[in-house]
Amino acid sequence: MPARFHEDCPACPEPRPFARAGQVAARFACLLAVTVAILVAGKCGAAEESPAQSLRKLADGFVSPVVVVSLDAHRLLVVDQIGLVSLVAEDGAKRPEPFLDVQTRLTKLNNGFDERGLLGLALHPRFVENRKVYAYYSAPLRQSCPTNWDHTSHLSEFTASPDGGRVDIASEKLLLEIDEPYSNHNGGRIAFGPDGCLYIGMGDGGNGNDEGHDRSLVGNAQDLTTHLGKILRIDVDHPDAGRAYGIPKSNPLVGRAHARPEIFAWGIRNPWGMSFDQGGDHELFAADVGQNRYEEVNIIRLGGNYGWNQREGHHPFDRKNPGKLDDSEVATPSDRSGFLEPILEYKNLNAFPKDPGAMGISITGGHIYRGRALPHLQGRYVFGDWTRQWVQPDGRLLVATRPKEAATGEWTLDPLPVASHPESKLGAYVLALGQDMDGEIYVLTSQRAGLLDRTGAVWKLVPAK
Ligand SMILES: [Ca+2]
Repeated sequence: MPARFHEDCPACPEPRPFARAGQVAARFACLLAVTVAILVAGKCGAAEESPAQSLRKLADGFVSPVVVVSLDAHRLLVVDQIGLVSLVAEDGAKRPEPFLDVQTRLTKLNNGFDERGLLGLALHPRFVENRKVYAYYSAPLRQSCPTNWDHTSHLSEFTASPDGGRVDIASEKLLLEIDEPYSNHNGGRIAFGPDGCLYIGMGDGGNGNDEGHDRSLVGNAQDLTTHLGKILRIDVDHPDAGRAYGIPKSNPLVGRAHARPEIFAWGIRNPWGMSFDQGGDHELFAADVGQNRYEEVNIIRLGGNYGWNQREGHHPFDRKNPGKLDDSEVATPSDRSGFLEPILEYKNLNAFPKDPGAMGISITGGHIYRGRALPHLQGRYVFGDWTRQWVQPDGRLLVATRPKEAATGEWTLDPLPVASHPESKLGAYVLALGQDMDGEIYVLTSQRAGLLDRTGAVWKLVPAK
């Protein structure tokens, strides 16, 4: 065939002129190719069940949407990583004035790619009465910190206006400051538990292998003297003397020397996606982003050690040889004593580029579906992966199902196709998932890996038409 691309041909990526000598043959071949393609597509389409769910775009114009929570029964709060919280009505209308603006409080962000910013937001369980709002963001490095560290994470309490629709930044009360050696692995997801306490997901401080942080030889996630690499739990309603918050008495390290009393669980790398089940046993789910080979989801239990940096998924992790691809090395029971296993893992495409079980390169945690619109998803964990390749937006949605027989076994993992996006290709980075007070789920995406442009969108997971 003289020309690779064929004018006016719907099967070709872009129109190009025909080479004169092969024009007729090329047109015929092109027509034949399109006919075959239609026949094959028709046959495949008939064999495949069309997805029961779809994505409906609710709102757009964000840079990097990372949190959705309900303000009330009819309005959502959408957090943009650049430091803004927007109020979005159930019809998608975005109020021009932000609910909260912390842009002036943030450390300077990079446009190209940045894991810092406004990363977490939660309303107090009695928000209607007390109007308390909690936010986690990356502030400039505080002066007491080594100058070669990167920034200081802030957990702050704010108070909304009497009508609950606006937050004055001057109401800020700083609860917790945590210094970060590197710009990445900040966690920052926060959520109130059924016990009324606030849970905070903390990354390991960044860089590779959880090492090189100046002070920790074992890695931050296994070092109980630092908040990094942990799930923390605090009581915002009953502050202790000398603290802006209280330490729940049942926190596992209370009273232990050389340990932070805020720690609830440890051995975490970068918990990107942390949520309580709105039903069932109200378990706490945390996705943990892997380094080289395995992405994982954990159910977080009091005093649990989730393995990092000794383990990645169900496998031993060797910081001297982090990319080792021996897939036969699943730990024996004696290896893993003392570590809690994830409820599921999947392979990272960077390490296993041809493996059909490799779902992407960075897990995006989600929620247990507790809505009414999609009964087949009831009680299942809906989440995603950021993208299948760094340079192109190619994120996917996934769903995990609890094992029937054993409460502690491995959950099964499946792609979650959506009718709105053929072949499950969202054509976007899946930044986060969110859930409203009705248990319905939202997917937050962007077309850019970094904090450039306003390509961020919020989609609602809805029944397919
Ligand atoms: Ca783990």
